[in-house]
Amino acid sequence: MSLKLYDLALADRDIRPSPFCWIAKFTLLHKGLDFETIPVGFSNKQDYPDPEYGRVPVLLAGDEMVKDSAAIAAWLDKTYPEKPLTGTPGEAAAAEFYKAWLFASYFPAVMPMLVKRIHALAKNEDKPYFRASREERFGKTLEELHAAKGQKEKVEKSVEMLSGPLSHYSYLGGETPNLCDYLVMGAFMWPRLSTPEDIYKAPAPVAAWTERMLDLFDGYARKAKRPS
Ligand SMILES: N[C@@H](CCC(=O)N[C@@H](CS)C(=O)NCC(=O)O)C(=O)O
Repeated sequence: MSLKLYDLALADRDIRPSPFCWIAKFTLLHKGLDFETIPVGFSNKQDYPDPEYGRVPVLLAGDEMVKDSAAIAAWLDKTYPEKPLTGTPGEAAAAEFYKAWLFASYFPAVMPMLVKRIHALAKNEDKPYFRASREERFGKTLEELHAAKGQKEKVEKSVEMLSGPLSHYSYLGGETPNLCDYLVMGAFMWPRLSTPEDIYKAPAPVAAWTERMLDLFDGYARKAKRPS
C-alpha cells in the first residue's frame, strides 16, 4: 500500500519541525514501513488532503485518510499488528501519561522559546497566518512570548522528570522503544529543528536517551536538516 504523510515544512522545505508530524514519522518507522513525506506550509490549506481539517500530520494510505498523530498510531497498530506501538493496556496508559505531561509541562515551557524563531524561518506567505493564529491562541505577541523570562529553567525542570524512568531503563518503553518514546522524542524534535542552538540542557540520562533516539532507524532523526 502506498503511504503518503503530509508534513509541515518551513521556507526551506527540508526543515520539518512539527512535533506531531515527527510522532507520526517515528511510528511509521517503528513499523518498518516505507513512506513518502509531502511538505506543506502553514497557510496553503488548499494543498492539505483535508483543507477543512487544516492540520498535519495526515496519512494517505491507499484510499484511506488518517488524520491526527494519535489516530495514525492507532491505525498503524490495527493495520500492522506486528511490533505494536503499545502492546498492552499498561503501555497504552503510560503513553497517555507522557502525552499529558507534554501538554501540561513540556510544550507550555518550550513554546515561548520557539514561536518567534519558527516565524522567522517560515515561508514569507505563511508569516502573517502564523503570527495571527499564534498570537490569538496564546493571547500575546510573538515578541512578548519570546521575551518571557525563565523559560529555559522551566523546560529543564520539566525534562528532569524523565531522568526517573531513564535512569532505570534504556527507553521510556523499557528495553525497547514504544509509543512513549516516540511521543516525547517527536516533541524534542520541535526545538531541535526550529533553531540551530541547543536552547536547554537535558540531564545526563535524558541526553543519552536522546542520542539513542536520534540513532534509531539508521539515524533518520539525526539526519533531519536543522536551521543554520
Ligand atoms: N492533534 C493533532 C495536532 C496537529 C497539529 O496541531 N499540527 C500542527 C503542526 S505541529 C498544524 O497542523 N498546524 C497548522 C496550523 O497551524 O494551521 C495531532 O496530534 O496530529
